[in-house]
Amino acid sequence: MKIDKIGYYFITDSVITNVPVIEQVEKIVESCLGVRFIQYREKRKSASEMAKELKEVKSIMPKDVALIMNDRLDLALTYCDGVHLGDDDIPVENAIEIARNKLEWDEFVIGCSATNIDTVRKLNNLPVDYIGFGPVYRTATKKVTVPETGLTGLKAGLAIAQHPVVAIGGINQDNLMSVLAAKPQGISAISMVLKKDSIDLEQVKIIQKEYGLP
Ligand code: TZP
Ligand code: MG
Repeated sequence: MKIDKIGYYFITDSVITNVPVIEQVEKIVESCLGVRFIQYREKRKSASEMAKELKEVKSIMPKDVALIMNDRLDLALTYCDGVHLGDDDIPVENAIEIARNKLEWDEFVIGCSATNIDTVRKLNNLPVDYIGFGPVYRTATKKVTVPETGLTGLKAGLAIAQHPVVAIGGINQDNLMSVLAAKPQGISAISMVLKKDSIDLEQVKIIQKEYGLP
């Protein structure tokens, strides 16, 4: 799948908010902000809980919004439009082999995490669709054992990446403008948007405007 711009890339998280996943997705879809990617990332749920919820989520997704499953290629192939993989998941080469070569599903989106430049270099040689790069700044949303890339690291990643890059990790309203100025193809920020009892789309509006979306 050829992706040019991504803009705000939404990731579900029902640990940091009490808003149910289906309502998170509804709010994003109904906001008419032109969000093109929604990643289902529910680390604490069982496969059967996730399968049930994914069916429900998929049923309210507009055709032009891609539903991306985090970690799990099996659920992704069954219910979603793509998968997002990191170091602890099925190796990306295997995902490519299954989705692209075996199933011949060329439009299936494969996104990968990179926490450093070496991984970006490796991914440059593989037919993935985008790279999630970070954590750019310190984050409390995910346990990370690697140093933050900082803005300098993000710029270095962007300079060599041959796939679209989604900047992620600790992006908030104070540093958003500097991240936008580095011109990643997309930005993901979880805690900036998902509050304890609500969803705050103010910064998403700013991001989408910057990308000329919708
Ligand atoms: N991958 C790298 S950092 C991160 C993920 C999923 C968490 C981002 O959350 P936040 O709240 O935007 O820092
Ligand atoms: Mg993962």
